[in-house]
Amino acid sequence: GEYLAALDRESIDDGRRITVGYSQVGQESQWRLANTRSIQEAAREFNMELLFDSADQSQKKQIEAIRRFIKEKVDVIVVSPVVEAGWDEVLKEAKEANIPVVMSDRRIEAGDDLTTTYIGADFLEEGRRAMRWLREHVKPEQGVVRILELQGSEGATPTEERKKGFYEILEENPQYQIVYTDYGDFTYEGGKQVVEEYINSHTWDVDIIYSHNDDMALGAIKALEAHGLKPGKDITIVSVDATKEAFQAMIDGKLNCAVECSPLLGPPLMKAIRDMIAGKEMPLRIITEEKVYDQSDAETVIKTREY
Ligand code: GYE
Repeated sequence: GEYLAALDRESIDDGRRITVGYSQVGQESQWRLANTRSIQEAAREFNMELLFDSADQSQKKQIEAIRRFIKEKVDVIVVSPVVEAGWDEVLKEAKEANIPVVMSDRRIEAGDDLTTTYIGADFLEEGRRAMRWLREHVKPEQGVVRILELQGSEGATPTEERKKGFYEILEENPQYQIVYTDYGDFTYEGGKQVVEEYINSHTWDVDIIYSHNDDMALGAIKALEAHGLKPGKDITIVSVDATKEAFQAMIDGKLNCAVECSPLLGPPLMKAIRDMIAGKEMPLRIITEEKVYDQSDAETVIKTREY
């Protein structure tokens, strides 16, 4: 549309490389590291120049990076926003500079007219899938099934939606109840800490841990083992991402289920950028395909797992 009309297409047609400024969340998880590799490799494959910034899960640092990209006059800015709120001002600055903004992995609250397309997973469905798997595999034979939830970072799209989707199915099944929930910021340490704190202040009474990502689940496993509990046996653990580490934990019998969320967003992202610059119509949302894995297929799948 009008917004993209100002793109400097002529000099790109003359063979100049497209410059992309990418503002990444940080390095909080294995998923994120794989996501960064995918983006950097795809930029090379598509012969694009990539200015890459990693922000330690700090919105302030992300905003500074976006302002730098505007100053550098990049062709396109891509943001994977750590939280959903608080982007209006800096995105208006990008718009005034006629630089289109693409959302990658996570989304924002700002009006649609400030961004072009969004590439990422269906986090709501991931949450639903986690609870559906639990409903199938952990039956409420002796009364209520008690769940501890490890949330990601507060205000982030995958946190909000993995929670919402899970609760949707949970509410249809009143024998399953959340007895505790806290933020572990998507990190190993965060997951470990929440579980440690719970163990230290409660008599252990949890049947299930639902973790918004693998790293926190692995941290939780560590904390449980340190207190003589048996993750994967006494406590059923379900997490989201399905990284290699999660498959290994399933093979070891410590993790029960991993709901897939692919970090391999680089190729579809670069393709979308190339199409946008060529003036093609952009879909508003590009969703990646995902599966659910458990201990029954872990041995086979780990062999070909890319991340
Ligand atoms: O699940 C988690 C990472 O935004 C989908 O962020 C991403 C999430 C991913 O830290 O591991």
